[in-house]
Amino acid sequence: MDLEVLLFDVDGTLADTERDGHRAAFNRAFREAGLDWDWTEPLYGELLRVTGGKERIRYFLDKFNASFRRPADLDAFIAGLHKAKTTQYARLLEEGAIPLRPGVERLLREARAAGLRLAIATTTTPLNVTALLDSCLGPEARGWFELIAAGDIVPAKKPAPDIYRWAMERMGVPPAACMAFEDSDNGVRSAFDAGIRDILVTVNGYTQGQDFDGAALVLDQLGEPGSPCRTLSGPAPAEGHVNLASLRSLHARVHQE
Ligand code: XBP
Ligand code: MG
Repeated sequence: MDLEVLLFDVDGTLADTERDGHRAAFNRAFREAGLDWDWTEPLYGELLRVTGGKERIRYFLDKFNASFRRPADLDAFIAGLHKAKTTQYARLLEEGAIPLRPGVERLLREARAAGLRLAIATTTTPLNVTALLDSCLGPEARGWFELIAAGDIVPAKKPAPDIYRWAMERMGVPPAACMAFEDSDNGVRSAFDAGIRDILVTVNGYTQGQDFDGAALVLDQLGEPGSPCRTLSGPAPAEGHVNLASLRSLHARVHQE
């Protein structure tokens, strides 16, 4: 079956948003709420085990701040904090904080020009996706994606396969026609358990030591002409960077095995 759809994770994959984006936005929201919580870089690395911002705050309280006196309505408290964090995140991106990772814009444009269908499958809040696309590519880029599957649209976030299943169902495509782009073990697990075998990982500082069992190709980045990617496992892209030809060849290879 030909490659028809490219499904992109957002945080860590399209852009390195976690350390200087989400983490900073959480900390701003905590300060604004009068909390003395400080999510340092290493602590945030541990908190990233749990996907979803609301879920991550709860995990922090359970595992790292058990002495915090919880308000009677903890759900509402967390939801309020998370809403403030989303506002802060959009503000950070408006300030121009975070660029797309190398090769991302080039590959999106190439895939669009070739008529591939593009979609997003992420656990992040929908507003964060549009804020990133708007700030990096301009508002017209929202229309590049046939579907933005994000956030609480499915109750079980990655590593559960639900978000990928939901996206493929909505688009009416089988897993064998899809390729997923991820940066984390939770993301690979989610795509794999949804039946996708063609999974390309670009690692980042927080995820580079993880186990990407199930991925077809693991790279340090997509690369650019003249600025090659490094292959960590799987078949190295022929031209030194990921382009449509290398995606098609990877897809053929994965599905003949
Ligand atoms: C990454 C996440 C998100 C973000 C924070 O998702 O786990 O929770 O860290 O965003 P992905 P929210 O890599 O699938 O895009 O606070 O909006 O959840
Ligand atoms: Mg990710």
